[in-house]
Amino acid sequence: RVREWKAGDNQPADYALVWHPPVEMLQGRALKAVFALGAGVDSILSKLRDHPDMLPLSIPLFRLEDTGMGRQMQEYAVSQVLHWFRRFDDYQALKLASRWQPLPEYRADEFTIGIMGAGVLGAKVAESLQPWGFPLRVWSRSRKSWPQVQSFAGQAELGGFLQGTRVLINLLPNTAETVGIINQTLLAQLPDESYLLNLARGVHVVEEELLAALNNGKLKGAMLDVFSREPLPQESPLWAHPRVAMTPHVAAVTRPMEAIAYIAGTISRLERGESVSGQVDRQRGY
Ligand code: NDP
Ligand code: OXD
Repeated sequence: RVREWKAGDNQPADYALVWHPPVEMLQGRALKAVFALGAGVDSILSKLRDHPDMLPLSIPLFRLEDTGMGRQMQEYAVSQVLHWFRRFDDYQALKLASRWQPLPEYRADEFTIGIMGAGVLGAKVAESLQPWGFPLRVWSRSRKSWPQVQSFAGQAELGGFLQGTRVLINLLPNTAETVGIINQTLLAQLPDESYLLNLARGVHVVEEELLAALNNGKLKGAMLDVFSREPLPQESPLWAHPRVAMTPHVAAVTRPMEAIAYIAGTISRLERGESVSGQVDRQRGY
């Protein structure tokens, strides 16, 4: 039986499905597990920091793994990388200046794509970029052994990962370690005229330092789906910047039917005492 929680509902429940849950929805309930209706659990974990008794550690928190988001991220990343690779940004600028001018081609083998975050979604994006002949690399906490993808692990290898990365794609979770990670120091390590595609969280990027990198030629363009404040405030200089493109946090939305099928499957396995994936490590933050 499924019911929509409304303020004042104190009836028992075994499982809760939440996105931005009010404290009173979860507090004091003998739940078997809670499911986040998204991939990132940063908003739930940040609420838990202020209200730790909302969800005791004994109640597992699960998140969505892919459930259709992988495919959406692939569509977004492939279309944007090809847009930059085929110089459609330059051709649009030439078109606006009424100029007919063929430009030198970029070489695929020199157009290195670096993905920060090699989890469920980073893996899907890497897979979709493979057929195009771009050198691919990922950066994560633990090393990956993926065919034809160079893996860099941990803080010590971040510099090596950035060196030579022409297109930086962010698919990290928002944790204490990753907030503000795309800053002046990081951007300075990329080759000149690189590109940034932020598909993860706005707080990963220090927005003033991103603008400085765009203005000093370090970055040639940025495509942003997420922002430190959403909706992006009207006064943000990002709106008018000619080399910034954006979408309103729609890179990969939760598809209800796929999400519900996934959650129902996980509940069935939990009830049978089988092992399941997707549990959030609250200590680690993702
Ligand atoms: P996962 O948890 O599967 O993957 C996270 C990856 O980040 C892992 O590879 C992990 O390393 C790596 N990582 C975490 N912390 C660090 C660190 N400190 N240093 C280096 N690497 C680190 O997440 P998903 O792929 O499912 O999702 C990624 C994020 O995408 C979500 O957290 C969410 O913020 C964002 N998202 C955005 C959407 C949008 O519409 N814009 C939609 C859905 C998600 P390791 O593999 O070693 O654990
Ligand atoms: C998510 C999101 O994390 O929609 O699922 O951003």
